[in-house]
Amino acid sequence: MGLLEGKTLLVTGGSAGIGRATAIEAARQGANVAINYIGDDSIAQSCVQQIEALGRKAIAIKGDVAEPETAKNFVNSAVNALGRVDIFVSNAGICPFHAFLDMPVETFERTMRVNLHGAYWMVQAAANQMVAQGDGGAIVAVSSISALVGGEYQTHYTPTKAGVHSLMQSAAIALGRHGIRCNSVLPGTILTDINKEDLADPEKRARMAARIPLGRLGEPEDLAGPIVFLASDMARYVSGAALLVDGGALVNLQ
Ligand code: NAD
Ligand code: RM4
Repeated sequence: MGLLEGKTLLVTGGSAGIGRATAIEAARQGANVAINYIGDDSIAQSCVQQIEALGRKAIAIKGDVAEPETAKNFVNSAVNALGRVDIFVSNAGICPFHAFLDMPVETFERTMRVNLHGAYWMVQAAANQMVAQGDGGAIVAVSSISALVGGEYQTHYTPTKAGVHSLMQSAAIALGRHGIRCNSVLPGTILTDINKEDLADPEKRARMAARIPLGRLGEPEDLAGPIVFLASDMARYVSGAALLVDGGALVNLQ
């Protein structure tokens, strides 16, 4: 029996990268899945088909997480299609790498709105549905190693990831009485579209890889297991926690 047998999982930014790997692994572990996505419809539909091929139900709902109304629409559409929400994974995010001294206002504000405001309204909408259902739930937010360490070209991004980590801590307190657990994962450097350009610089890529004790950069699938674990009843007494998933990079200082 899978770890998420009979559960319904919703994930934002679920058509690619870490979100997609999570959606597929959740289905493999027995969950029905709703993904929120932005951009290419056919990529989202290919994720739905992959989940259906595993014998689970799936739906893809388009929407920009930066708009607060997207959150209610995503949760309502998922409930209409799949019946309920047991697990919510707040994953959608952007990182338009840029220097600090000339950061454009629109780059800063878009990053805040997608990564932090988006997570806030999505988590709130999912939590309201879980409270209405009355039998608890699990929320996992994709924060980052960048919640704990800086990045020269991430001065707009690292505060959003620290914010998402902090949101899970406060939500764990606000929602504990409803049996809803809230945790975050903190990925290290994972090879996805978000950092394709940044890591196209072979010198930077080699430097990043060299400081990882496990000897390689991460893959989206490296996050799927930890997220499924935190979402599952195996983690039933884990709330307000943050799980670093970085191949050991953060501790490799001396
Ligand atoms: P990715 O670019 O492959 O995935 C991000 C997803 O979010 C995409 O599917 C994208 O379409 C979606 N998205 C972006 N803006 C959106 C919006 N406004 N509304 C809805 N969806 C939107 O990159 P990824 O690495 O899989 O990123 C997933 C999460 O992981 C992000 O929150 C990112 O900050 C976090 N993260 C990534 C890394 C890494 O090294 N890749 C490390 C730490 C944290
Ligand atoms: C992560 C981390 C990675 C970076 C991505 C975009 O939080 O900082 O190194 O590649 O963001």
